[in-house]
Amino acid sequence: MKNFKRHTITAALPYANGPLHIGHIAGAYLPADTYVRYLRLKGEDVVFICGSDEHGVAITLGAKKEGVTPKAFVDKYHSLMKKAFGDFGISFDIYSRTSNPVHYETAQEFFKNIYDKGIFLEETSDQYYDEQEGIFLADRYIIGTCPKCGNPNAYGDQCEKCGTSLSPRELINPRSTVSGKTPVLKPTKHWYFPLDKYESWLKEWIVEGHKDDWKTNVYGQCKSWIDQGLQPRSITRDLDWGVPVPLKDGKGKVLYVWFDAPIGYISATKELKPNDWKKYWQDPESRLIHFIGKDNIVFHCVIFPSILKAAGGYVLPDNVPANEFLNLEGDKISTSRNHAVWLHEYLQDFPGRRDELRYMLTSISPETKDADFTWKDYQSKVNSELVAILGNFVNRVMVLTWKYFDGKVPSAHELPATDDRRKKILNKYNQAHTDLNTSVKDMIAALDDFRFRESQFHMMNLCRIGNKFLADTEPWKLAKDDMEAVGSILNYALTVVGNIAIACEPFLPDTAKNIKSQLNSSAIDASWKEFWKKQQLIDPVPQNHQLGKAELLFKNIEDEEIDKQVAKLKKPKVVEEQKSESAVKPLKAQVTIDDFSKLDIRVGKVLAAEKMEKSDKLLKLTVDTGVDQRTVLSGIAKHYSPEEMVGKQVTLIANLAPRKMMGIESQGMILMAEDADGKLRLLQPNEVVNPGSTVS
Ligand code: B3M
Ligand code: ZN
Repeated sequence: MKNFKRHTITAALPYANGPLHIGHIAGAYLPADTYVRYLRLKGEDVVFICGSDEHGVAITLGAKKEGVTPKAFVDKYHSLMKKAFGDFGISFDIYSRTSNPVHYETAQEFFKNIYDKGIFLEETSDQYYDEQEGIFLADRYIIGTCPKCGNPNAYGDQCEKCGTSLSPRELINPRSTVSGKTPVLKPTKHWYFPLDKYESWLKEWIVEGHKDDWKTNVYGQCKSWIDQGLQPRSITRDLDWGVPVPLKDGKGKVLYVWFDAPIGYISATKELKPNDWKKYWQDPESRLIHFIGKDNIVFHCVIFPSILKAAGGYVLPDNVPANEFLNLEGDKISTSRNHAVWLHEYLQDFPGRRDELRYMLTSISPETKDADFTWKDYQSKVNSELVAILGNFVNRVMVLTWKYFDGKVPSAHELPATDDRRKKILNKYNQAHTDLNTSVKDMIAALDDFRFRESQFHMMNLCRIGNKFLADTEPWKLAKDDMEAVGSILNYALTVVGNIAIACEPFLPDTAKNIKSQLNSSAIDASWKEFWKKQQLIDPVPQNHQLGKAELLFKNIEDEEIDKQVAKLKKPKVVEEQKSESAVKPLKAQVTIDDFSKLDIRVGKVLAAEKMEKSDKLLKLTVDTGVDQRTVLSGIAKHYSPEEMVGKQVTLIANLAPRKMMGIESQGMILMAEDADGKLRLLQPNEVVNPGSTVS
């Protein structure tokens, strides 16, 4: 492999539209973090770049669903995701966001630069327009019947039922998801990137050039895409959320999210290194690597590189080690069905157990095919590998050294092979030493090749070999008559422990720290990076060095903890199935107009609002009903904050018999609309009316 001067490592910018789950982590962020930690340990010059992708329809639709502005929506999820990454210890050098001004500038400059070279095509074509809302509809805003399978809710870009990729005009009976109305076709101008013109270059660069070094899944996807023939791709959209098209006739249009998002890697690097970002992107001696999931392959391997090439002067990705998908308990991870292990929830439920999740996700990493996460498997990986192999080895060595040598590293003696017992010890030592060095080499070779799963396995082999060495030499049996042998065995075992502390760092950074502190290594570890250079065992713990206290590295995961997690997964699914069957509640029994007229329904105004102590549901409201001011308790605390309620108009049943709740009398009932998901919204007159106005 070519030697590079520095490394620009990116991990896919996740859409700021929801919390992170283990599928995201296993797909891109954990392998990227492992690799970056490895590079840093080797002393390489690295930048590790990520941030939130805050544009595109995923965002505008999400914001609409939550009833907030796109800006408020991305602010919320950006900070949630940034925190979860930080709490989990993903070691980005920067976690930026594409709504930053530096990104707007960078993306617009990119566009202008390519535009000025006359590369883009301009074309006016008919696109669907929602007359009621006065907007052009991006693909995801149109649904209709799939021409292939008849699914009545296919999207304008894809039918999620049969997987066919579609264009909006292929849909039968198209409807706008914004207004529900049938859209009309209206001409609109857009800019297109002529991907077809890059076809022969892409063939040469990928199909010929990366045949041997890109992963088969990645190479295969690119090749089949290129072989099918490439077409110009529109890179602008009629939307009001995104990076504005920097042209006079680009009013009301923004850059397509897949045009601006990858440029986000560059903007983030600028933000991180305002003065020397260029060398990470423009010096051919920089190695660019994109860590992504398989659904992002063509964008990173075909489209973005072509755009970089059009812009000119940029390095191209040297490798794109994309992963396949992670499933959960035999089923696709699904945000809408809440079938997921959410990162922030894991961190809450398993405090101090970050490495356990890292270990599990790496050991099932979906590197060559989809993989399945099960909680049982997690438990068994922790208990029978981390506890029983790694934790056990380190602890045995520590405890024995304290027992026989008061925690001081014993000397290694020449052990002349004077008898059979000594001969056996020497034999076992030689065997272990050879095996350990082979494992170190295999571990590093796999790391270089993005085979993290295998690499971690070789790392664990160091512990397996260590355990076997102790079991074979049985120092506890020698203690009665050959302390020189005991010392030599433990001296070597401590060497192995030290090497494990170094080797496990890319995979298990917390554990590495923990072992190092048990070894009391701060005074002695200056030369430890030699391990990564020499790619063989080093001698990290000098004799007579005083060790720290022995501590267990891992704890067993109990059945109850696992059962809880499994139950948590089952719950929302059941609720949802019931919900979808009864999305609309059945009609109640008939009433007469007399029944209805007995109710005194009025409009009131909320004068004050506060949370009720000990209740997460109730708000205590003071309402001006026009006839009086009174206290009304309302079960809306999960849907409205007290601050939001003050000043709001509400509709209430004013002659309902008072009712005591949690020691307070409620004098009336606020009327609410409740949807199938249990979300409550206030019923309000559509204009302000005087308090006391009656409803009939
Ligand atoms: N946000 C898609 C995704 O999260 C997209 C990646 C952008 S990387 C530049 O799958
Ligand atoms: Zn279909």
